[in-house]
This record gives sequence, C-alpha cells and structure tokens, in this order.
Amino acid sequence: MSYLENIKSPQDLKKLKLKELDILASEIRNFLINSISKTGGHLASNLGVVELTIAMHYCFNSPRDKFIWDVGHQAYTHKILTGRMNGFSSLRKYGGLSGFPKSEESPYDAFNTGHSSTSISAAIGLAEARDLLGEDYNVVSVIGDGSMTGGLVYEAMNNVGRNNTKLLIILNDNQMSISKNVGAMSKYLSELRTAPKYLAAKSGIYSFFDGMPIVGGAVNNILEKAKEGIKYALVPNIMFEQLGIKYIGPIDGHDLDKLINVINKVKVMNQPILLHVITKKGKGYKQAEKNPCAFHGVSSFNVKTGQALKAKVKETYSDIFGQTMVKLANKNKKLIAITAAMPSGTGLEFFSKLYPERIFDVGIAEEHAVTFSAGLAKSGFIPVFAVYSTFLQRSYDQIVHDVCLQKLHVVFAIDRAGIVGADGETHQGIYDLSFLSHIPNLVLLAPKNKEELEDMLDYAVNRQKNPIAIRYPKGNVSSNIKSLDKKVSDFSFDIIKQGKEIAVISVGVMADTACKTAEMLEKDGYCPSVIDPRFISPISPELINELKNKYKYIFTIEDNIVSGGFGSKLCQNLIQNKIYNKVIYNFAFPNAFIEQGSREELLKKYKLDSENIYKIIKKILEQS
Ligand SMILES: Cc1ncc(C[n+]2csc(CCOP(=O)(O)OP(=O)(O)O)c2C)c(N)n1
Repeated sequence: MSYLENIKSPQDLKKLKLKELDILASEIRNFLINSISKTGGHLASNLGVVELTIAMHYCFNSPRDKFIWDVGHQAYTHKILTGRMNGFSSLRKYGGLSGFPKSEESPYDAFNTGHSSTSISAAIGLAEARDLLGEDYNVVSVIGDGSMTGGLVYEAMNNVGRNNTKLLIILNDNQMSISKNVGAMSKYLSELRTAPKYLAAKSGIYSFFDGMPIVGGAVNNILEKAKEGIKYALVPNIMFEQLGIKYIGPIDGHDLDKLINVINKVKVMNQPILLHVITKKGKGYKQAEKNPCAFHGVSSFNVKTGQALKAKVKETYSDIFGQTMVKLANKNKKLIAITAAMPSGTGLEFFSKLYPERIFDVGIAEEHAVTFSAGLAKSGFIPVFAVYSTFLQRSYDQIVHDVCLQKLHVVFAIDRAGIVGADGETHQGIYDLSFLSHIPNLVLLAPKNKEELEDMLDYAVNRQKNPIAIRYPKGNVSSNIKSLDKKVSDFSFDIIKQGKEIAVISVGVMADTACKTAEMLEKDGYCPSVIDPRFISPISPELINELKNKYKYIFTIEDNIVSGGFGSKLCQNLIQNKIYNKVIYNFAFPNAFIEQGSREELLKKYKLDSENIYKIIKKILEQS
C-alpha cells in the first residue's frame, strides 16, 4: 500500500517521517500526472507546489489554520491531502470536484478563489477578524510571482504593513505566469533570487537563522538587528520589509526538510512575514518542465509523449482574433495590442512575434490595462485590449471613468464570453452584456461567425471612433450561420431568415440555436424571422422600428444572465418607444452563478438549447 492511499486527512500526514514525506511527494506527482492526463486540468502549477503543500499541512493545523490559495489553480495537492483524492476522476466536470478551492466543497478551503491576486487581501481580512475576536490561529496566503503583478496585492500589502498583524504570505516564485512572467516586479524578484553577494552568503544566513531560538515570537532583539543588518548589506532593498512585512528567503521549495524547518520557525513569529519560496513549474514531469506554458492548463494527454489525446480544435475565435489583428496592424500603424498576462490564451502570440514593440503584456493587471489603453488612445493610438470576459469584471470603473467618460477610442476584444465550461462559477463569461450594455458612449457588438468577428474588428479599429467592445466565445468557430448582410456598418442588423409575425433575435453565436429553433417551429407551420442584432448596445433604432411594425411575438436568446442583458435592454427600448402591444420572452441564464460543466450540458440544464427554447416558444404561441 502506498503512503498516499493512507492519507485521509492532514492528521495522517503528520505521522510520517521526513524520508516518507519525500516518497509521498513523488506518489502525489505520479497521481497528478496520471489523473490530469485523463481529465485535463492545471498540471504544471500543481506539480510545482507538491512539497510546499505537504510542508504546509505538516506544520500547520488546517482547517483551524487557514490557507488561501491565490487563483487556486494550484490547490490539487491540498485537495488530495484533505480527503478529496477520490474526486479527481470527476475533476472540473459537471457535478464533480472543482478545479479551485471552494468552501462549499470542503472546510479545508478557507476562501474561494479563481481570479488572481486576491489572497493577501482575503488573508489580512481573516487575520484582522481573528484578532478582533480574540482567536488564535494562523492565516497563510500562497501567491505566485505571476499573481504578484496584480494591483490588489499592493493595496493589500499597504494594509498588512499598517498593524503588524500576524500573517504568513508564501510567495511561490517559479518565474512564470501562464507565459513567462513580465514586468519590473518580476525583475525585482529575480534580483532577490540571484543577487550574487546574497546568494554567496545565503547558507550563512540560514545557519544563523536555523540556530536562532524563536519561541512564541520572543526574538532576541540584538540578534534580530544584526540579522537585519546582514540582509540589508547583501540585498540593497527589500521592498517587503520597507512595507513592514518581514522577508525570509529565498528557499528551495522542493527541499522538504528546509521547508518544514523554516515554516515551523516562522509560524510562531507574531508579525506579517513573506516567505520567498523558489519552485519549478512542472517539476517532475519532463514535458511540463520543458514547456510549462503549454502544461499550465491541459486537456487529456498521453503521459509518455505529452501529446494531447483530442485533436486540437480546428480554429478558435481567439485564433481568428489573432490573425485579424496581424492583418490590421499591417495596414494601421497606430494599432497596439494589450494583454493582461494572456498572450497565448487570447491568440496574440503570433502578433507578439511580428510586432513585439506594439504589444504590451502588462501582467495580471486588467484594471491597469484599461487605463493604460486610455492613455494610449488619448495620444492617438488605437489600443485593442484582448481580455477574457470574466477578468474584465474587475475593470468596470476604469471602463466607465477612464475610457467612456472621455469617449476614447479603446477597443475591447472580449474573449471567453458566455459559458467557459470546466473552470466553473469563477470564470463564466455571462455577465459582460449586463455590466457593459448600459455604459454611455460604449458600442457593444457580438459576432455570430468568424467572418463577422473579422469585420467587426476592422470596423472597431478603422471605421469607429467610440469606445467599442466585441464579445465572442471560447472554442471553435463551428457556426454554419452565414451573414446575409455582409458588411457591418453603423447599426446594421442581419436578418438571417425572413419570416413574419414572430421574431427570434439571438446574440452572437446563439444564432445557431435560434436557427435550429426556427426550423422546428417551421415544421409546425409557423414562419419566424431569425434576426442577429449585431449591436447589443446601443440597439439599432431601425431594428426597434422593424419590430414595431412587423412583429407581434419577440423572443430573444443570449448566453448572458437575464438581467441587464440584450433581452432586458430591448424590452426597455420598446417601452421607452411606447411599444406595448408585443408578446416578449427573454431566453437567458438566470441571475445566478453557473456551475462547471460543458457548454452543451449547461445550455440544456438552463433551457437554452434549441429543443427547450422551441417547446417554450410553442407553448407561448399556442396560449396567446
Ligand atoms: C484576474 C485574473 N486574470 C487572469 C487570470 C488567468 N490566470 C490564471 S493563472 C495565471 C498565472 C498565475 O501565475 P502565478 O501566480 O505565478 O502562478 P503559477 O501558475 O505560476 O503557479 C493567470 C494569468 C486569472 N486567474 N485571474
């Protein structure tokens, strides 16, 4: 029997000796590689933190002590050690184990995560609450160097340094975000890692530190001062310490002995501490070590070769976006691409090779990316910020205040709109229409096929001067729906199928569903029109006129929540135009957080598939 099979909770881990822990670490790695090769998931990040997670559970008492995993994609070993190993066959599937920490799933998950750079804020909140309540436990935030590029981290550290509150921040530094980590913070961390004098004397510091009697935080003051002196002499500036957070490190994040030693010492220190741990992303799996970016998030793969089992999706909307950007940049020298640490996911890799000076990877900093774009636009450039729908949520005020209020020509290319699938609640792109479609000056478009995405991007860059957003989904460009009205022009909408009395109006790629629904209705003798509004906001006044004059029944279909989406905006427009005599129904997701699952599963569950929509429409038509 393996050590791993005997671990049902962190208590079981504590019975093991150091040598046995090393064996356990390699068993966990094997389990992760084999299991993720079948289900898909975040592989490389998880392989990098096996020893760190073991050491944390060995030294602390979770769930009493609280761990907060930044982003949370690296919490698989934590899940294994806290009794959830059997759930891994259902990882990220409908009804299965979440790929992120989730309090609803386990009391060991102290705080839900999914979006980056939140862990220090949450941790200081928990720590201050603990102190206010007079309680006594440890709060530990684990944050990657990539996530340290997010602005919230600095707001949090500003807060941490204020009260000298006991808190441990473990900085898991593997020099990688999804792609190579970028920016001044990343450079600064390498300086800490590699400052030659510091490295040379590091072992000296550790023997000094290791020998120090730290009991209950009562640290000998003189020794402490001397140690500080050595640190400062060796590394010119320890930023964290200047913010009031004690810096310890860097230490080897794969050396269990050292990790356990150091964590046991820092856990009794009564102050905010940042422990700098150096790890290797993909550790222990050759292919992932060689190409950590490709193994950040994977679908099922062959363990021997590292090759994906499923054929790559033919062409995604992200691919089309990336290719179109290259074409547009060729002709328009003012075009600039912006990404917040997602050059690969958003399809901008090719662009970055051709135009390295015209792409800015700003780190995981979506708020900054928007205001930075506003600055570029103010000076006559045309910035295109490519971003996932879910991550744009945090940039709301920047869009309103910095871009739209000044009517600046910033283009938002909103990828992963609608259902994203396996990442679940934290990542669904089903709120963007609601939070964007009421902002003054912002034009919001949704393409239904790849040709329209190309054309809309050209329209947004070359034929518009407003702030403008285009939202498109994850995955391949499977839609067979062709545009009848070829070119996108101001307020042009596309009548995909001309009928009468009944209008089925679908947003973007939901046109596919609308056409299938219409075919079913036709078999029953109805004659619906299928209309693509293209302009989600503002809604075309001509479309409103068309609906006023020609239709009695109006059905809208969108992959957004119902409140504030296209359907609700259309209803408002009709009422404002004193158009009352219509039967209307909005098909959309409920105002809820939508769980993980495939797009098909979720559309079916929420009655947004053509069969269900057809049944509901038919009932409405029969009853009225
Ligand atoms: C706000 C936000 N933007 C983008 C992402 C996508 N994302 C997930 S993990 C990741 C990289 C994180 O890097 P790091 O913190 O260093 O962790 P590592 O994977 O290297 O362990 C990014 C950009 C996100 N989760 N949240």
